[in-house]
Amino acid sequence: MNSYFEQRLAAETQRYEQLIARKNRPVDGGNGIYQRYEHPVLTADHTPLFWRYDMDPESNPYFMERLGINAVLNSGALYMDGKYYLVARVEGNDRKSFFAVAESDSPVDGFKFRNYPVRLPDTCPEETNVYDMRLTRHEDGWIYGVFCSESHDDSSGDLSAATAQAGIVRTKDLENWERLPNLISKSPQQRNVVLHPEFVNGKYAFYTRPQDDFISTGSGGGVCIGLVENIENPVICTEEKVISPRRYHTITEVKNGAGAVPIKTDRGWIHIAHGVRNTAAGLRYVLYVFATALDDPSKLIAEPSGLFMAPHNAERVGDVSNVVFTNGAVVNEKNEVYIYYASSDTRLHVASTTIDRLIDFTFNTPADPLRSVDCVKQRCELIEKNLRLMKG
Ligand code: M1P
Repeated sequence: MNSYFEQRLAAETQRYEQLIARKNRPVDGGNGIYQRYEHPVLTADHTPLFWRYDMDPESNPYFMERLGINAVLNSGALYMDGKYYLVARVEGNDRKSFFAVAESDSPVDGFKFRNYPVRLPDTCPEETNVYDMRLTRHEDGWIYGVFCSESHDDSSGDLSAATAQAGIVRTKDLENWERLPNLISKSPQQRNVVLHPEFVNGKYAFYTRPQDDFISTGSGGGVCIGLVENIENPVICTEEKVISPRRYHTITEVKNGAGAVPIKTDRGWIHIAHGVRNTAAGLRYVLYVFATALDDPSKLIAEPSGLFMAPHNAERVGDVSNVVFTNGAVVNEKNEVYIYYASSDTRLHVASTTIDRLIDFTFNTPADPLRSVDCVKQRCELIEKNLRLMKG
């Protein structure tokens, strides 16, 4: 073995091992709603060296990365039998994404990828790219993964024209995956589709996001819910009812989309979704929260004003800057909630809160009054109350 190869291999191995062993601490301060953490939980550097390097000194004397990884981001999440599982979107230097399972005994650090990425059954020859899996532990006993399946739109003369559909897989062990047909709805395109964990009126319930084309939601009114009779022939058989509408001059004006699988609480289903607005600097993605009724998940019962989380500091910069995005959150037996969110389509972070705090934020934060003049009234009421309290 040449000594240059040996040195590089040893140095990169040490760097990788230190990264996996690195402890994560909550960042001081914060807003009282949730706690951010010092380090991302997964990055491109967390992928095993043997995914990226040819480890044979004969064929790779310079110990070069042959199949580099560009980013690790939007991850489905599951807490099962005391372990935290992430099914991350891993993007190669070739721009294609794939899924890979990382697991840890801790919710905030120590995540390590399994030896192989998820090898999805190849049932859609036209599918070019897959990403953003939501993991639902359904009451039918399966763990479902619902993800975006992207293909070239051959009906257009535009090389960049694409179609997004909701792909569906299921598993019992996050190792062996069965592919089901893609979801069929009235919308020509679907992205950010999430499966509800319980039956609704005896049917599977999907949160959808109808959209007119690949990027723009156009006439799509927001996050919807629609029911499916048979998961093995997943056709939405009801109207796709809007449950979280887009609204003018709010954080959801351009588009929104379901995020993590909704969290069941005594007060209702709490959804952590994303909202998108346009700016002179491009689209800005933030997280927001809403709740639906336990006895009718299609009924919106709370929507605290504005954003829940926006990109902060270093999170603001990446491949697609000014983005925070979530498609996974877990609750453990202590009612701690861990929200896995990616920043700027580049790396994956965690924020922690509790069910009590999430309920308090969701149900006791006033709604957006939608006009500046009413927002000032709302703020003045808070100021008046506080000044009275401060006087004594
Ligand atoms: O680039 C930001 C996000 O864009 C998409 O979300 P949406 O469909 O709402 O525009 C997703 O592709 C997501 O992966 C990405 O993080």
